Amino acid sequence: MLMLSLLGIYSTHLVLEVVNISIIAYLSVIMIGLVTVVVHHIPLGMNVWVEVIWLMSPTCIMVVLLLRAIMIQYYSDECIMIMDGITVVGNQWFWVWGLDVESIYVYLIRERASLLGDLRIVGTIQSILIPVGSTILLTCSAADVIHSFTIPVLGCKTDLVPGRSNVITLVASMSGILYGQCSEICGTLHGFMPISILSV
Ligand SMILES: [Cu+2]
Repeated sequence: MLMLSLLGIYSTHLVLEVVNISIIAYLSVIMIGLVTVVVHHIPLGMNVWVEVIWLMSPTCIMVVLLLRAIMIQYYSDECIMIMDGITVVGNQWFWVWGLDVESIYVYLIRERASLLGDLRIVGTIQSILIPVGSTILLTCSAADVIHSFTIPVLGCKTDLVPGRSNVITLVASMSGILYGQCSEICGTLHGFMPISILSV
């Protein structure tokens, strides 16, 4: 259902952008025609080609930039190769991962429960398991205050805002235990709500 909604949104954007480009092209042709007509009625001192180049150069630059922006938008959009969807809800001070049929509550492993060699304040009592190379669609929100879901090694960061859903893609580009933390000061125990993902 979410994928259908996203496809609907992006299809609408695509149509609007095609309309925009068509309008720019149409106006460019009209302007070239007008300049040509005006220039032909001026007897001396004007060069039609200079006028055309002067007019067309910025137009071409704008069209190229517009096409580049559209390509970047569509090559990086969330509809490509999504393997799975997971919801993440931030709470003071734990995470709730929503999988297909169940939720898991992810808390910090307290220092007194850590084992020798464990990393301090980044271990969690549960982790989710994702395949290496997979692309996960994360729908993020918060239950109380603003949190921020961050996994630096994957370049993944988004704010979790109560009442809103922020959607990002998480690409598991490497294997191992990938650590992150809440990156928005969210209360007394802000520094104690780590994230860990097991990528295999
Ligand atoms: Cu937080």
